[in-house]
Amino acid sequence: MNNLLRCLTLAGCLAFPFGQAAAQHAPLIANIGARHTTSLDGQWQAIVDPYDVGALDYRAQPLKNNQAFYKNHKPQSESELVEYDFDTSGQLHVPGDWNTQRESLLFYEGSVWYKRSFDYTRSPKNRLFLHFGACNYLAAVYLNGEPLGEHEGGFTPFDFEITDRVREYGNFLVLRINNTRGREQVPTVNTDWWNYGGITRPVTLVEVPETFIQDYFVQLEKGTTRQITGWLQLNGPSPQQKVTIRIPEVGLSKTFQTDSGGRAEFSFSADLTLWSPENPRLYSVEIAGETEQVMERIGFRSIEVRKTDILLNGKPVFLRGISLHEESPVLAGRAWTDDDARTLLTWAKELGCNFVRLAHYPHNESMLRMADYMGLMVWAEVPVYWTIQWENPQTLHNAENQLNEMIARDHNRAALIIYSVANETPISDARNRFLRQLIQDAHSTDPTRLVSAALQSNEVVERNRITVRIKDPIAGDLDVLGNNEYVGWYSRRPEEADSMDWISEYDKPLIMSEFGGDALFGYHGDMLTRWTEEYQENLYEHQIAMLKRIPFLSGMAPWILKDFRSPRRTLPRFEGYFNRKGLVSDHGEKKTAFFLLQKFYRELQNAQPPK
Ligand code: GCB
Repeated sequence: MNNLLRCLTLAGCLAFPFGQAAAQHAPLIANIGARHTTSLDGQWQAIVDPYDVGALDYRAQPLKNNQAFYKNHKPQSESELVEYDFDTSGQLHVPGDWNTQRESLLFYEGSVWYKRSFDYTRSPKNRLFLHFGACNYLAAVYLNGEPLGEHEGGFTPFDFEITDRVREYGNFLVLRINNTRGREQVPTVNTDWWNYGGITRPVTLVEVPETFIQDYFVQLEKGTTRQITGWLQLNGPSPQQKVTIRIPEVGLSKTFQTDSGGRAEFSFSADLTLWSPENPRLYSVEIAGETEQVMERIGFRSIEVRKTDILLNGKPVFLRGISLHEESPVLAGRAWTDDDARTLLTWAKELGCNFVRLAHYPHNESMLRMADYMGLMVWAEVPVYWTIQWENPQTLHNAENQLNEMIARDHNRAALIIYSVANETPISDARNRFLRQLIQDAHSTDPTRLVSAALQSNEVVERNRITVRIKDPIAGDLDVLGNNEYVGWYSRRPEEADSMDWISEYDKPLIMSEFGGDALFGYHGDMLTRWTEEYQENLYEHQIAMLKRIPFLSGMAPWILKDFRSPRRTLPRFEGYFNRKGLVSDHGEKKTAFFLLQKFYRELQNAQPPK
């Protein structure tokens, strides 16, 4: 690793001189949609800075004078040398990846500085927070020429309190976003998706009372369908309050007292219509403290495993899924709008899904809320992908932090049933320790949901049959096993799936979390010709026949809903920097395999019982 890269990525580095990122944020404010907010989205001034001259001098020492871009300094005289100017450097839209906004930035990895100004009149008794939906990958944030802090990780939200720093007029907010890949990062240098950089999710000012409802967990207790058990956390100088939880549609109202730490834990019975994909019932839940009241639409359902079954609301369910990346349906850039979420999830519904695997990192909040509303169960994942630095404690800390931020944002979404802590990670003692820590974190932070990981199976060939064994040292720690396999694409011919028998060492449900093959939409030929729709369709046919024979299979999420950009996919005619395993092309056209899978999912849907 060169020094600049090390400098950019290690805590305590020169360019981000504020120490450990996580310690600086305000605790995450849940459900900001229910607060008094002001959007800072729109066109921001942007300076592309591949050599980090806005942060470091020519000896790679941190700039502290007016040459530092976050000072937004203007020459005070004709003779003063100032070598940057936000006002004439062009603009980028926020939210949005920079790669698809300017042709010259498609492959760019490095720093971009963003700036926007705002005025703000805060009610004197209130507090003000700056909320970022996500910035990929490192973000250093400055307000009015002073550092606020930094954040590492490209897919989770973070806040800073700016109550004492905001002015009524002429605030200027500057961010340096750096998406340089690093070995010690999460994800690491090697992935199969586009490294979209930028302020990729909304930026919002959130004004709350001095003591406000920071977060709450209102969910059915594990193993029950009638008992709500949870907690609530206030933040501010009046932590001891009476708080009431109301669900007016069923006439429910319960009052509790928070303790000196602002926390209340509660448990009460409730007779509610349960959320399910067939009936995604959401209730308006009001949470009222003495100083603030928030409302959120929340669904209630139970999710458990019993031997090899997954039980939704106490009944076995087969997860008819599809995997997807967070890419806009037809523009092939980062997705972030409600419309993007609606289009992607409508395709999944049309396919006959009741489940989506949101790979390989936490998707934006709209996806989760839309899944709640539309009735799709969700597998949510952290980007612990392939070969992370298992021995590095900072890498573990970073992964834990990303997992915690994902859980904090989404823990009231009924749709969310599975947390996945990893994808295709090579077995070793260090990896097992690392993943066990994440599994334990997920279980202890949210005991109501299932924890999984996408593992890889091993083949044993005996006579003319192939036995595929699910065996992994962390399998015992997981609630549900995920497995990725590419029979018919990276290994073997599609029809060899017919002679495969699957065995598992564990009495646990299995989700085939990936399988698939590439096809270029509109390219036709015989089923043995790579890249044709016929090849992909044939592969799906043999896969489905094989999956039907796996007794402990409880779900599947083939790879993938839509073609997506990937720098690994260089073959000009067929790939052109796209992974073509989509059932839908990057222009929204459905390939023939889409309809084959749809037919199978319809059969499953009509079969009784559901599994
Ligand atoms: C995998 C990975 C996924 C890739 C896919 C592929 O196993 O989990 O991220 O995109 O294979 O297409 O090779």
